[in-house]
Amino acid sequence: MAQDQSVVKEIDQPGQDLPTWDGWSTPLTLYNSYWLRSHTVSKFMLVRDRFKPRRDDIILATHPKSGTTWLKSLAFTVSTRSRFTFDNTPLLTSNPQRVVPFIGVMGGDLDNLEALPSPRLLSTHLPLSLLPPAVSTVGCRVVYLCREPKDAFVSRWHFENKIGTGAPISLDDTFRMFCQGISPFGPFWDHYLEYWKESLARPHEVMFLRYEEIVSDPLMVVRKLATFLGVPFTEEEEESGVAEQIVRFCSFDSLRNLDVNKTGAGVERAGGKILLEAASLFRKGKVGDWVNHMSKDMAEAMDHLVEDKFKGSGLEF
Ligand code: PAP
Repeated sequence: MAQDQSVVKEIDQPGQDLPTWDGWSTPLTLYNSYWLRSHTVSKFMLVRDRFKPRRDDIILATHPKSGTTWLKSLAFTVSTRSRFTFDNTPLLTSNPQRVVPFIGVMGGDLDNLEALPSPRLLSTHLPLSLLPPAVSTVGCRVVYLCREPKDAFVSRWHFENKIGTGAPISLDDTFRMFCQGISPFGPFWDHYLEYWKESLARPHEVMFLRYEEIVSDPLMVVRKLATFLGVPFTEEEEESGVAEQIVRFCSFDSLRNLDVNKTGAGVERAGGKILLEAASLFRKGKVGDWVNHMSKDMAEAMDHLVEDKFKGSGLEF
C-alpha cells in the first residue's frame, strides 16, 4: 500500500526540515513544492544558485517519461548535423541521455557545464521554478516536452519497476501517488503549467511540445525544431531529404536497435542506487498504451484530475 500523508516523515537538510516519502523505488524529498529523489536534492539545490545560464543556451526541459530520450536525439542530431554524419554521430556510441547532459546531475555537474563551449545543449527534468531566474531573464531558449498524463503515468510505472531493487510497486499504489502529485518531479500538473505559462510569456524563446505531436508528425516537429534552434534546413537539405533521415535515425526502432542502446548502461544515478540500462528507456513508444493497463475508473479519475488542474490555462489533454 502507498503511504498516506500521516507517514510522511521529516529529515534534516542543511538549514531546513524537508518532508520525505517512501513509496517509489527510492525515497523522494519535497523541495520547493516538488518531489525530487532524495539523493539528488543537494545537487539540485545548487542549480538555482550556481548554474549560470548563457543567452545562447538551449535547454531541453521535460517531464519524466515524456520522450526525453527522443527529444535529445532529435535536437542533438539537428543541431550537430554540420559536424557529424549518421556514420560518426556520438549517438552510435552513447545513449542519447548521456549525449545531452542533465543540468546538475549525471555528468552535468555544474563545473563541467561551465567548461562547455557555447552554444550549449543541455537538459533537465527540473521545473522552471528550480532553475535560476536568469533562464528567463537572459532569454535562454527552452524546448519543453510533456506527454498525455495517462501514458506518462503508465510509462513511469513500468520504468519504476525496472529500476527498483525492492518489491514490485503496484499500479494502484503508483496511481495514488501520481495523482496526489507525489512522483519524481511531481506534481506533474504544476510542472507542465510552469513551462506552459513560460511558453505563453516568451513564445519565441520557449517551444512547448507534446509527445503525441511528435508521434503524429515527426517531420513537422523536426523542421520546427531546426528553425527554433537557429539551424533551419536549407533548400538543398530539404531536396536531399535530410529532415526525413533525421526522423528515421531517431525513430524508436532505429535507436532501440543500436548496440549501444541494447546492451549499454543508460545513466548512472547518483548514490550508486540505480544503474539504469539503456534498453529500459525504450519500452513501447506508443500513444494510448494506458488502455492496456488502467481500468476505466482509473482513466476517468485521471482525466477529471487533469481537467481540473488545467482548467482555464488553455492547456488540454
Ligand atoms: P526519462 O524520463 O527517464 O528521461 P524518457 O525518454 O522521457 O525517459 O521516457 C521514456 C519513454 O519514451 C518510453 O515510453 P514508453 O514507456 O511509453 O514506451 C520510451 O519508450 C519512449 N521513447 C524513447 N525513445 C523514443 C523514440 N525514439 N521514439 C518514441 N518514443 C521513445
